[in-house]
Amino acid sequence: MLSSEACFDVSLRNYIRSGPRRAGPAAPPHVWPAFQAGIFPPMVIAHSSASTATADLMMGRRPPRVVVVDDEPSILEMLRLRLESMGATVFTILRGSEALPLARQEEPDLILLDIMMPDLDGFSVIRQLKEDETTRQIPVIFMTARDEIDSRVQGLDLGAHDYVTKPFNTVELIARIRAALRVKALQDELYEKNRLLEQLATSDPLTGLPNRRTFEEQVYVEMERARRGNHPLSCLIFDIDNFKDINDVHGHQAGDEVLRQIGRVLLGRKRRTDMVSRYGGEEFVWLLPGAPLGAATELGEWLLRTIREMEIVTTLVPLRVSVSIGVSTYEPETHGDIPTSVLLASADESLREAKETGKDRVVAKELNLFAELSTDQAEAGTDEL
Ligand code: GH3
Ligand code: MG
Ligand code: MG
Repeated sequence: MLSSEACFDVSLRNYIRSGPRRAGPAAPPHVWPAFQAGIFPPMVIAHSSASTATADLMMGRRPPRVVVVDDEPSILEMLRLRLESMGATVFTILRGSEALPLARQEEPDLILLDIMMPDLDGFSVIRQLKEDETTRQIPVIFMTARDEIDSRVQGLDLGAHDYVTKPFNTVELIARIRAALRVKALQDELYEKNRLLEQLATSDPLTGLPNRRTFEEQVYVEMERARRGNHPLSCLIFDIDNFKDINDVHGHQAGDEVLRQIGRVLLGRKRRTDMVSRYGGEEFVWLLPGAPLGAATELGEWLLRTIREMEIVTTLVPLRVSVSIGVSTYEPETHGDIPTSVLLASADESLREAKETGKDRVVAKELNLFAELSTDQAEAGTDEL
């Protein structure tokens, strides 16, 4: 008795020898004449594997998604049945020209690609896939006839992951598919880890706001933009009043919740072009490209009221906090070419004045070209959140 693998090979061999009309149920007879006449069935057929799912092709957490591109409907159908029975979600298409749009849309884990196709051959398709940022990483296994050695070399040179020869040896085909999916799963895992690392390196985990390092990289860009576009750039630095007491009286968790809620206020109000950051322990900075001193001061007053009225519910008694805010503005025409530290130091000077004159207030001042960062600030510059 033949194994199911062997049956698959035999039916494929019969199909190739005798033509699609005489192929078994895997080759839908209505498709071929329409195809020969140039009338294609619906271009993209997505098939769910939910009912037949086995874990055979499972590499990651979700069933693998495979796009199969071949101009022979019976081959598409056989591959679809086979891959679905192993737990994959399969998308089949008859035309090379549909491959790139489909891959962009469905983000498959693997593409099985026929080389010989009438509209757009497999080489052109691989080229398109590798040139596109969103599809470049998807492994491609291309399918060639057994005697097309040049095609294999060319396909691999163009960036294909692997090749299989027609008629397929099913065991070999599945092994190659599994190897490609394994590489893709590792690649996805690496990508995700890198993304998380980057997030950790650039933002503050408590509030989700960009951290000080990210802010300091960005502030250079904004100064340069302000200079080129000759528009003002305002900086608003604020610090929670008596925050140490909040921690001491209500606990560190309550303090953390205050920081989180302030983070939400900032993210909810900032414009797309603004930049907000958790600059230090309980200190935040808001950069306002295009805002003159008056507008930045008004925003500071709004922030002062909003935070003052905010109820932080972490204990039996809702907490209330206040902040002190320092504002300063860089005007390119008036101030010329100055280092970014002067803008930050100038806003910080305003903040210090707000603290010294009673806290819970906004102090806005013209840029002081001779401002220097307080010792705390300068030292904190080396800390990472
Ligand atoms: P001032 O009004 O002069 O700003 O006084 P303050 O108490 O706010 O300032 P101080 O610098 O004395 O204390 C800041 C406190 O902020 C001390 C530190 O433990 C706390 N802090 C810094 N980062 C965090 C954090 O991530 N979570 C919590 N809960 N507290 C933090
Ligand atoms: Mg072909
Ligand atoms: Mg404080």
